[in-house]
Amino acid sequence: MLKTEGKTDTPLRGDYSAMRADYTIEQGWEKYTDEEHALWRQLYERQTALLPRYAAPEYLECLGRLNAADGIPDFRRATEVVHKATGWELVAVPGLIDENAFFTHLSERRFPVTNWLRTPEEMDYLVEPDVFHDFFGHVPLLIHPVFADYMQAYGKGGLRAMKLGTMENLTRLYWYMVEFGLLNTKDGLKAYGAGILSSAGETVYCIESPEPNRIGFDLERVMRTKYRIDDYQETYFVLESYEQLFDATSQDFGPIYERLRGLPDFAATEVLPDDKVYTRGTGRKRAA
Ligand code: HBI
Ligand code: FE
Repeated sequence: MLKTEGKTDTPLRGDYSAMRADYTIEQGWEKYTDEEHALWRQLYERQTALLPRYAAPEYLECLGRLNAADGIPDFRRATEVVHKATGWELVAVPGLIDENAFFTHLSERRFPVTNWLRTPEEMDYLVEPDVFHDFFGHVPLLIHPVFADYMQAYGKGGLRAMKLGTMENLTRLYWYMVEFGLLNTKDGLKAYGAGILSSAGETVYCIESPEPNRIGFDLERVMRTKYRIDDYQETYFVLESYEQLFDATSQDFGPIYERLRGLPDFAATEVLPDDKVYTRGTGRKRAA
């Protein structure tokens, strides 16, 4: 998501030495320590205390079906639940993997889940996705039929965008809608994005804070909007339903990329005249 193996100056921390050609490894579930399972429970309990108030109901329902409260889940057992629901499988990876491999897995309904857990010092923040982010954040919605189809379509779209040499617009769509998306519900705005729901701070911030903008989803608007990776988001985009995202993305992106090529990007803080504004933010108070 943030960095990809081989493309960065900071080394990735997973063990890439035992990787197969498709970038998968054994999860090694038996090797997790009691301390790691205890840290998982702590992360899990902290998030589930916040979620009834802040998370989208579909996400919560799917999370419950995974029975993952007691410790780091065994991906083989979780796969049984997910596969029965939507045909997706979980595969273990050492962390961020090559983009082509990542999209190939998604396009074949396999979700790569990082196998290592953060340290206790990283309860609140870490740079690379770990098993808590990947599993707790991403796996529940793979049980949701519409979202599950969207993720596969995203994988196919990613492979295509790589060939066309136009990754950036699609990456923003993933960032804003898969990692940081909000949903409008009868009980107000709720979070469903994985980057939000795996972070205690952002779970509260994205709903409660007066600082960020909350703007209705529009495909090309999202694709043109820059984002920040080093702090809470300055703008969140809001879906009316998962179908809205799936429908908007079932068209051919080729002509869209062509059109966007000639148009300027928007700053992460910008609000446009045509935006459907849920809340206009006051802006970030603290320095980055
Ligand atoms: N690898 N394991 C993993 N998880 C990701 O989210 C991921 C990745 N490799 C590439 C990547 N994401 C991004 O480049 C795309 O989301 C655009
Ligand atoms: Fe993620």
